[in-house]
Amino acid sequence: MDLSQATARVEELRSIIEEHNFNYYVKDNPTISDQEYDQLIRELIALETEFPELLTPDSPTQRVGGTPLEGFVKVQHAIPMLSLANAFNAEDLRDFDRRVRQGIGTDAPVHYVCELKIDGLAVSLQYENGRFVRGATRGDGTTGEDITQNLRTIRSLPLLLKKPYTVEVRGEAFMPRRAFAKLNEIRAERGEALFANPRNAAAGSLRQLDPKIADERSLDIFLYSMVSEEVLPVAAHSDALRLMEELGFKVNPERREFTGIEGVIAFIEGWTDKRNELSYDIDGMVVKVDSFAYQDELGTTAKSPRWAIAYKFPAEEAVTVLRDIELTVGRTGAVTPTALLDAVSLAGTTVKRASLHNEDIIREKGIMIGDHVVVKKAGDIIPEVVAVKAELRTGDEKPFAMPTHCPACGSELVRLDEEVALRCINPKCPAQIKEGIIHFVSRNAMNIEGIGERVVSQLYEHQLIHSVADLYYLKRAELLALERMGEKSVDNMLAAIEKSRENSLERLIFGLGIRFVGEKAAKLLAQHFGTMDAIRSASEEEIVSIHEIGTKIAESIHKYFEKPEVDELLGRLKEAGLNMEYKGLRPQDVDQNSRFSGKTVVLTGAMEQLSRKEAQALIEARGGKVSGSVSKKTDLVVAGEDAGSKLAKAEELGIEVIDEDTFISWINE
Ligand code: 3BD
Repeated sequence: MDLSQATARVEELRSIIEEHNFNYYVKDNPTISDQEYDQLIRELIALETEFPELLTPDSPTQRVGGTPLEGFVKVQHAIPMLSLANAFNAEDLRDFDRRVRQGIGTDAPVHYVCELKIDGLAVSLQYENGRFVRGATRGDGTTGEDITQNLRTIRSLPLLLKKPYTVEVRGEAFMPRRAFAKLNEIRAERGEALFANPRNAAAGSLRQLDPKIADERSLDIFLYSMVSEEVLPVAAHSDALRLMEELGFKVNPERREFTGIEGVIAFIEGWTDKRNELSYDIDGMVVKVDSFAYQDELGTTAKSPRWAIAYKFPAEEAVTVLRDIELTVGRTGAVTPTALLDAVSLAGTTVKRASLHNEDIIREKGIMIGDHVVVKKAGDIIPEVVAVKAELRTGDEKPFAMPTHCPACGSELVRLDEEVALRCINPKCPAQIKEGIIHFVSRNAMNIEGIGERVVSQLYEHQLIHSVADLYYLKRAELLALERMGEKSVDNMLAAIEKSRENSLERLIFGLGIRFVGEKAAKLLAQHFGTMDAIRSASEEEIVSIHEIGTKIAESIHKYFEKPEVDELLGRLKEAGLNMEYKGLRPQDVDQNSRFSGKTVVLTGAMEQLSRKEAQALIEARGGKVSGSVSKKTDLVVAGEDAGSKLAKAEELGIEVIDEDTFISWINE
């Protein structure tokens, strides 16, 4: 056989094998025997061995390919992966429907698609000319991690589409219940830690650097949305799902279309009891407006589309024994009780601790040590004790009393005016300081990766850190001397600390943990004042003048910056080289009188003088908004070299189109 014959046969074999894969793993309807299938694979391997130039990563022989990675590479999502707003009952769904109809200005019933909400890990898959080229986790919606090697091991994920589309599809990777049970059985035999639920097992498997491990985990995937630079032949979500099926993707078959919300509600109620019959976990249902035209009209809020909502099933409950009550001191000194329970299985996880919130709740519910209690899990948050089973009391239960002194530092606890929580008001309390540092490094604050609760505790207990400023003066050698710290994790930690010095001001403000200053207030302060020094020297009146900041927050901020120890802390942070300026766009810096003010602009094609990011920043600084897709709402399209389908669509809709030179001249006006 010569190369050209081999090329033809290899292509033929790959498409036959892909078709059988589709029938077996996607349709669950095999059309050939295992032996015949193995024969095809063997023939393909033989040809790829004889003609190594024909071996490509999308070959079905390469599902478990490649050497273990060093680490995962970050991937920017060209179109962000949004979140979903939540509904918890029929009334929330009716409210959603009212908002939708108001948004599109109709009294008529709206057409919806209702899908199962798979409880897995959101991922995105990129195909170029029908070939699977890259797959990533959702991450924070903007940036995920490249997990292509692991995703390729999922047999129901097509490596070659039935048509050569260039598309990005999104879906949920998951571990079927049976595979999860088997995995934990094996781990128990080997004395390894068990996974709490299929979701964690799936996430853990996709985070493996060695694809051989992911391959052993029998993962599966359902896809639910498709985005493309090209104009796709679909006008509605239901069309897109059908097209995805035609291309070879596994789309969940349990979806239904409805006209009006009442049918949706009845369908969801039906699934509430039936969900345990499925071979995989779901945590709710997703309702989507079907028409893309309506979706465009409704648009999105900062985080989630207005045209979709996730209905969350009511939390499951279980009964267990409360053995003891543990007290923890938080970052603000509040002492909170936590119930220590006999392990009980609840909604797929083993529960051993539950929140009791505060002393009043313990008293109101009459909780005693040794009581049988009802625990409930709501969403992702830790379970809570909802009630006592007084009828199961034996008389051996012991009443619980809150302590009068801080369990961490021994100073007397106080109740600040009208608050329910007991507080430790010792500013030197070690528990508070440690919790404050944990807050500082956390994801929404300084986002120092590799330093979490465990590492902070370790550093604090070894007295390597006494305040957040000490993080920036840690030495490599002293870290290496700690238990469980390898060279690699130490270097990663130091790099993450280093990187955090460049954070925009609002992260630092939030990270300082000033009472009542949440993420939102931190951002408002950073935007308004621009620099840390400006905030420090601001009067209370100036702070209150910011829209959405009240007197309570302003007073707390002003008081915080008056403390001498804060002066010292900020001095050390500054000396360590931390950025103390706001890096984003400040509302007062936006030019509201430019040609771009209030306009929605789409950028397409390649520009020579500017990156897309720079162009976007320039438009936003002039009061404009940049959108990813052309619709009736688009005011202007900037077309660079080789602009494709977006340009065509703009012309079709009669939207103004300008070239790069014109764009730059408008920017410079
Ligand atoms: C599912 C967003 C939209 C395309 C935004 C409407 C939030 C996880 O089965 N549709 C589904 C499922 C998830 C979805 C959308 N349809 N978004 C959907 C989804 N059938 N699970 N999700 N996601 C995916 C998320 N993930 C992690 C952290 C925060 N949000």
